[in-house]
Amino acid sequence: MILRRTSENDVALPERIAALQSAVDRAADRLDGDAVAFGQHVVEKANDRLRHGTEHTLVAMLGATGAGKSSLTNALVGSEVATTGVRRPTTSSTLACVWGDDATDLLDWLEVQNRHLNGPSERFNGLVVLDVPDHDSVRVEHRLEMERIAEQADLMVWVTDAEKYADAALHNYLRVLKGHGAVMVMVLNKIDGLSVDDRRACIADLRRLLVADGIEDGQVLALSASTGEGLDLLQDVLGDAVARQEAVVQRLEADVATAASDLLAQTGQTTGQDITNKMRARLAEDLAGAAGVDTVTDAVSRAHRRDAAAATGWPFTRWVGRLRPHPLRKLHLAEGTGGRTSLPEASGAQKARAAAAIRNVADEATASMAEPWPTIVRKAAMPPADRLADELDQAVGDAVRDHRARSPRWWSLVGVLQLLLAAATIVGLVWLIAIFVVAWLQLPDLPTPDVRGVPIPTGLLIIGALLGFLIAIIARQFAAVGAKRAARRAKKKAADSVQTVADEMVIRPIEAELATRDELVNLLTTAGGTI
Ligand SMILES: Nc1nc2c(ncn2[C@@H]2O[C@H](COP(=O)(O)OP(=O)(O)OP(=O)(O)O)[C@@H](O)[C@H]2O)c(=O)[nH]1
Ligand SMILES: [Mg+2]
Repeated sequence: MILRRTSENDVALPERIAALQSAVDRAADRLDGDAVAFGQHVVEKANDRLRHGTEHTLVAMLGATGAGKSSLTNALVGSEVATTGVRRPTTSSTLACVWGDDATDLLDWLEVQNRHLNGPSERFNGLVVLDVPDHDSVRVEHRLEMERIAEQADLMVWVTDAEKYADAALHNYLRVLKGHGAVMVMVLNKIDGLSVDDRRACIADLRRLLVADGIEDGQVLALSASTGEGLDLLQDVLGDAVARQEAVVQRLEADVATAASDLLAQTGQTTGQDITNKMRARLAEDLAGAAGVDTVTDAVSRAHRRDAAAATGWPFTRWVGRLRPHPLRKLHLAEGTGGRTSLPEASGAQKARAAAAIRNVADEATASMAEPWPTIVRKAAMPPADRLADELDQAVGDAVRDHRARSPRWWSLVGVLQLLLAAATIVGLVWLIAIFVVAWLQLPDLPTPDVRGVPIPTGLLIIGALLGFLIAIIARQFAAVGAKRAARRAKKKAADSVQTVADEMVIRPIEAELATRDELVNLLTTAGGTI
């Protein structure tokens, strides 16, 4: 099997088919459905055809009704195996004329039942000539059969004559096959009825039309199936094709290249723009609003002040603070908890801002790209709204739960001091009450020691209460500073988590699409035949 081309720059056919298959897989759901379906079809056909080897060359006689396809087939066979006639159309099912091996498997695959077996021929062994129904009669099934065979043949012989060579029906097919010049032969039949000048004029005109169809290297043979004049030219072409066994590969290469170029037309010329850290940061900033980072930061700050007051506040009043719900527990953000937070849902404006930010990154990354990429990338960048909200909630929640600072050590020291002062206050108070009760009962006075004229119980009560109150006020100032720091830290952690979510759910899908586009270009370039 000749599956490797001679030119060093060309990629072998199996590799090109594999590249096309990979490209088709990536193009599905991204590029035009028809081009994708065609690509898949070409891959399957190519693999099927290669499974049958290159020993046989399938040559299809194609053309308008009455052009002489059956007559030409008979001329090649050397006997009247195909029905020819003046009633149009004549041929209604494909006839295969086989030289050498019976090509059963190949013709079964081709679904051609009418078969004529020629004797062995050194020159034509391996040749299969297919006499095909016309493409321009009223019989639609003829056209469908002709298109089916034209698609699966290795070499296409387009038979026409002086009257029909310019028909639009013919050139509509040729234009589609413009990449197939190497596996196509034009036959201008019935030259027996033409003067030498007319023959020349027809050939020149046909060549011009072929170029207009995009077939620069089209081969035109002028002959007569009736008289046999010029038949040797076609026999040479067919004999050569059979000997070189290259038509199979060339045909499939042309198919793969056509499918690749159809897809390549949609991948565009420009690659996407790399996503910068600035773009990433801006996105995260805009998502932070929807993620409730400010609400969380505020709660951390309030929680810090509340916890500080609980630890260092004046023991006689600190219980009042405990009556209010804890800011973090209220949001389901306390340490050791998990699951969804109770943060309020993002407002309409916040959601809109987040959506606009996502769209902006996608648009910026694809600014220089042609459709469909901006649409594809925008779609990939936009996570399902619920999922994004859930992920952000989880990220922000975990950031606060896991990274809360431990209570500062001074809280417990001040706390102990506050307890001692409270104890002194209570001792002083109880002592004074005892003195009052004893005096009221007119019992002998209790001994009341004093320090520099100030009775000790009075001193304990006043100093304990005043000092405790004063320390509570000072501690509150310190806690306010600490609360700011804790809030800043929480904000940073939450913002980092939001960045991670933004990267995973928005940036990475965008980058994946841009990479897919570049991969597609590479694969299609390989499939197209150049590396
Ligand atoms: N003068 C002349 N007539 C030809 C030549 N080749 C074919 N014919 C005639 O053209 C008519 C049509 O020939 P066919 O071979 O049946 O044409 P076809 O392309 O197979 O037609 P369909 O089967 O209907 O698609 C017949 O009457 C042939 O005798 C030729 O080289 N010269
Ligand atoms: Mg016919």
